[in-house]
Amino acid sequence: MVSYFDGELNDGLKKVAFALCTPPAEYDAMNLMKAVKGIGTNEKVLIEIICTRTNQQIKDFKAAYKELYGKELETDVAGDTSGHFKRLLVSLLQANRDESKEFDRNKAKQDAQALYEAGEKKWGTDESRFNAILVSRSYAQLRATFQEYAKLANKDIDDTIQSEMSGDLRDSMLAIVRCIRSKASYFAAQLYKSVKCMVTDNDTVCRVIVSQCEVDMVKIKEEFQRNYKQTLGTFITAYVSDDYRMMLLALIREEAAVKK
Ligand SMILES: [Ca+2]
Repeated sequence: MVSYFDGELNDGLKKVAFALCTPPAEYDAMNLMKAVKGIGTNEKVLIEIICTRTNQQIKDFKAAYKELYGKELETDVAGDTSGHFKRLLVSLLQANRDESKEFDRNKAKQDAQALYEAGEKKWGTDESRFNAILVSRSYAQLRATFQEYAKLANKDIDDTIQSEMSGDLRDSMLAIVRCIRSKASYFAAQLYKSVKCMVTDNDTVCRVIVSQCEVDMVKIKEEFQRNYKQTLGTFITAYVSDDYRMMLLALIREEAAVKK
């Protein structure tokens, strides 16, 4: 039991050390490659990376993927996924999201109506309508759309997605919606879930902390505290062991604040 745990810790430490030495776009490309290579697919990783990055980050990890592996990421992702989930990921990989900060209230009302008719009002679901709106509109526009949607449907878009979609398509759409509401809150939840399972998901903890520690960690820590009523530092101290814990705490700049 002890030796198994030791092995897992060393493995975690090695992963973090390697990740820290890798440029962000390459690190994303490597994680995406690991997610599609061989038999089976790690859809969770595809969702966490492809549904959360900006247009520029997507362009950069696609270029890194081509450089590292000599092939197109879209082709590999499309080959490993299917149906509307595949279409959603491939569309996101085009990196064509409107990234302006403005929104148009009338357009938000129209899109809210379109989403309502494609889901709640329809026998079955028009998934492509959801895809088209969630993939192309700006975050600001979609925030307004979700407000209009809640007024119109008397429920949140998240609840509609939960009941109208299933499997990876549902999970990817929920990831997009949660990122639009707050990327920091989305990543805080990823950390919480990956530590609070039977065996700590070190890969996810490492991916999230390393990729976000220089980007949004202050906000992620705030969201973590707000949503889970404890600091991220306390949480990591309680659930992650020894060497690996110290490294993670250093990365989130909590080393001084936490005593076991
Ligand atoms: Ca329906």
